[in-house]
Amino acid sequence: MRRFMDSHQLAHAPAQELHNGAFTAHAETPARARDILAAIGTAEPATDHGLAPIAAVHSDAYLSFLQTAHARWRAAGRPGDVGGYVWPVTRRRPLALDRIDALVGQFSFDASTPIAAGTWDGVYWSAQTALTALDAVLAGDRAAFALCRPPGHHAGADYLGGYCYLNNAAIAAEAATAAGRRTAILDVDYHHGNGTQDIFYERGDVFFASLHADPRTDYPFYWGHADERGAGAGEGATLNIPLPHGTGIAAYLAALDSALAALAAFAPDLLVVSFGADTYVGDPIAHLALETADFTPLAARIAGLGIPTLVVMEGGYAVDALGLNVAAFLAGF
Ligand code: Q9C
Ligand code: ZN
Repeated sequence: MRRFMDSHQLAHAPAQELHNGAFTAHAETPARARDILAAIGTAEPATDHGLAPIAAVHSDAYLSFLQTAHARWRAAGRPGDVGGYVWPVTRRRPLALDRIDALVGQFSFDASTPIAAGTWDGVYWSAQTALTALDAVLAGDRAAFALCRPPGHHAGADYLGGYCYLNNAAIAAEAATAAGRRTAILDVDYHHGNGTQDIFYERGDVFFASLHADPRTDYPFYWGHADERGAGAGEGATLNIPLPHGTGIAAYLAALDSALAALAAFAPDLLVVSFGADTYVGDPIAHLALETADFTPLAARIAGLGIPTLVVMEGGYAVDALGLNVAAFLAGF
């Protein structure tokens, strides 16, 4: 399987996140990508597809915020990375806000996703990595791996959060759709892919299925409940399967099988997998119980659908085991 990763992605290196009430070292580090690379050997660099496929998913106002936020932060005399302290609970009318703090709240939903000096460069090339790996699948490869980092599935059309800025999986799925493919997204990160869900929630042309820790107990809390099934033209094209803490491979595969049956009924000819290795038993911020060896049969079940597949990297924070977990997953294809 061809593998892609671009060294520009390492430019994104946020320092801290607000975690359980205190600032701690950020969990989503460049070391994650290095650990995965060390385990899988080599990866090809991304080719530049420009801003258009990104702008097909994210709003212009959000993209211009993301590109300018760090400079505005410095211009306001602030040290460190951009971080918010106020959020518009009453929802986000397109107000003509003109202070960086107001903009951060407008375009984000949590305090664990700082914008550092290299963030735009890193997230741009993370998205380009997904698009480049998609090209391999569009050209006929059975599967390709995009070592996207930072991850993307929590980012919506006009918001960042959950360590995510640009929704790599959604950008690839939208590009695949534009290329005429009937596309489904399967999200097997520990956390619900709220950004991806939001982007396609009212669309019937892209199917979204997610297995994740129950949002009654787990981040991102406000999305991913079993009764969220899509709306309007997208009614029935979203499937959420929340899982309890401690879920191991047997129960995980049973849930996966029901998601795969729903996916197969949609009859896609291209599959985007949002793959998080934070379902691993040793993950420091998560509570499922998959072992390294479990990732191979998990991936083999997905590969068994026989649909050309783009695997997009999402979370996974047990850095020493991360590369092995990713290699085990890719071995299933
Ligand atoms: N106390 C991804 O895996 N913070 N993002 C959780 C728990 C956010 C994870 C804090 C976790 C986001 C792509
Ligand atoms: Zn995750």
